[in-house]
Order: sequence, then structure tokens, then C-alpha cells
Amino acid sequence: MKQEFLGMLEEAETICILGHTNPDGDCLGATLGLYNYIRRNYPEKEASVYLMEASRKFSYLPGFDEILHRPSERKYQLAFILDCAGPERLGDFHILAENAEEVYVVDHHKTSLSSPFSHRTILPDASSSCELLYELLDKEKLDRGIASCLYTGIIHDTGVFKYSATSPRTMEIAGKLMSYGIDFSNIIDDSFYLRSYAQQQVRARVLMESVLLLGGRVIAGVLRRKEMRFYGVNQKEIDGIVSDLRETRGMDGAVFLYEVSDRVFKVSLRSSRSWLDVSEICAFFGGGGHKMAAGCCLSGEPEEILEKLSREIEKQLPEGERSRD
Ligand SMILES: [Mn+2]
Repeated sequence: MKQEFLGMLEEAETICILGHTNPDGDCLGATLGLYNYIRRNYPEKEASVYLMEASRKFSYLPGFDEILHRPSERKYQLAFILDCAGPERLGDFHILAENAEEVYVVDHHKTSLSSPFSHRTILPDASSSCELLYELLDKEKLDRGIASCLYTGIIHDTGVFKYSATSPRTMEIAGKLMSYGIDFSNIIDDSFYLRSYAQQQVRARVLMESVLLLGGRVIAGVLRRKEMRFYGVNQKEIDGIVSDLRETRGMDGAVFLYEVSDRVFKVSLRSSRSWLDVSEICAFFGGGGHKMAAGCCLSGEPEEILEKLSREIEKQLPEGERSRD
């Protein structure tokens, strides 16, 4: 794997680096980590990163402002696809993968195992694409900037070393990345924890007005469009609120509804119990996701939507704990 990866990288003179739509910390860390690796060690090569616009909170990553946001017809000798397996997750940038002479995929999503590309490193057990990329790169050729990128991806996809995909190897790699003198405290704060004042206000308001469902087993929060307008926050900026709701002791799950157009709500669901599979509930309403985190879209008044969701959650309650009436 490593030999093939480095071999293809050394052969190519023109390289494009791609990732999934709405790039997250792992996607940005991996694409920019590889970009900086090429810049540093192969300055004669032409390399470009193509991604959708990302949150400015990641602007500390070296090369962030050099990311190209428009797809191009250019034919590169090599395309790297990181943190997804394309082409459907590449959005408008899939053209670059199609036009490239060779493609190499690095990813850790289970669903990517069906990727059409044969040159690849796809390990679903890895915490992050950045962890995999670290294994593939020549350790002698890393520097502080590259380490900052890879560290960012690892902390994002592990929820700062919390999620179950975090392994002893993940921690070892994080430790090695720290030895490059990265500013790890600020990386974690800037990219993960810090919110704008408006975001804090919205979060506080949702928590304050939250309600408990199913006799106190599930917490639910609602945000209307007019409130988002009042505080001046967009949909991307309210991403984390469902996790804030979930961090309430004793809850089996959390629900967050936010209005995307008139009386149409995006629903985010989180589970804190192994018996509660929220992907099933969301699939029932035409959405999808993972067992512990899923989403769907529903229209109506928030009270009606919460009632519908409660009914579906209740069906999954363990034997003997069901039925309110
Ligand atoms: Mn990832």
C-alpha cells in the first residue's frame, strides 16, 4: 500500500487532491496535509486542492487559502481522493477524477469498500483519513505544518479522542505529531470547541427552551428560521447543538429540529443507548445515517414532528418499558 502510494506520487508531475462535499476537519486535514507534503518535498510538482468552501475556523491550516473552489476541465496525471471514495461524494469535482490518468483513494468509510478505484487504502477501522495518510507518508519528510493538518483530522473524527474508533495506534500517531511542536491546544480550541458569540446565544436558547419526551428519556430542541435570522447564524453554525443536547445526563437520546424553509424541519437524532438505533427511525422518515447519529427532514409544526418521532422511538424501547397510556 505504502509503496504503491508513494510510487504513484513520485511518478506524477501534475496532481490534484480531492475530498467530499461540505469538507469537515478530517477531509481538510488530509487534503491539506498531503498538499503541504508535496509542496515541501517535491516543489517541482504541480499540486492543487479542489474542495467546496469550508468554515473559516480551519483557516489556520497552511494552504487553506490556496484551495480551489471551482471544478476544472484540467487533466492531471494523478488525482488523490481523500476521506471519501468518489465519484458521487465528490460533487461537481468528480470531473477531475474522471479526467485524471490515475486515481488513488485513501478513506476509512465502510461504504467506500465498493469504490470503483483499484489503487487505494481503505481501512474502515481507522479513526480518520488523516491517521491512514500518516501511515502512508514518509515520516522523514513531515514538518510542523503537515503535522498540524493531520492532527486536526484526527481530533475531528475522534471527537478529540473520544469516539470508539480511537485506538492505541491513534494515540501513538497523535503523540508523534505533537513532537513536531504543533500548537495542539489552539488547534483543538479553534477547530473544535470555540463558537461565535451568536452561536453561544443560539445554543443557550435552544437548551433553555428544550423539552423532555417519553417521560424524560429523550431531550428535544427546536430552532425556527426567524430565530436564526435574529441571531444571524446559518445552518452550518448550528451543527453542534444536537451534541450539546445529547450531553445531558440520563438521556437515552437527543433530537434537534431546525427550520430550513417554511414549516420544513431538518431533524438530527442522536442515541446514547445501544438499543436505540436512530438510523432506523430516520430511514422510516426517508432519511438515513448511522446507528448513533442520523438525520431526516420532516414538515409540520414542531410539536407534531416531535410526537411522530416519539412514537417511533417508543417502538424501540426495551421490552417492559414501552407504552405510556
Ligand atoms: Mn473522515
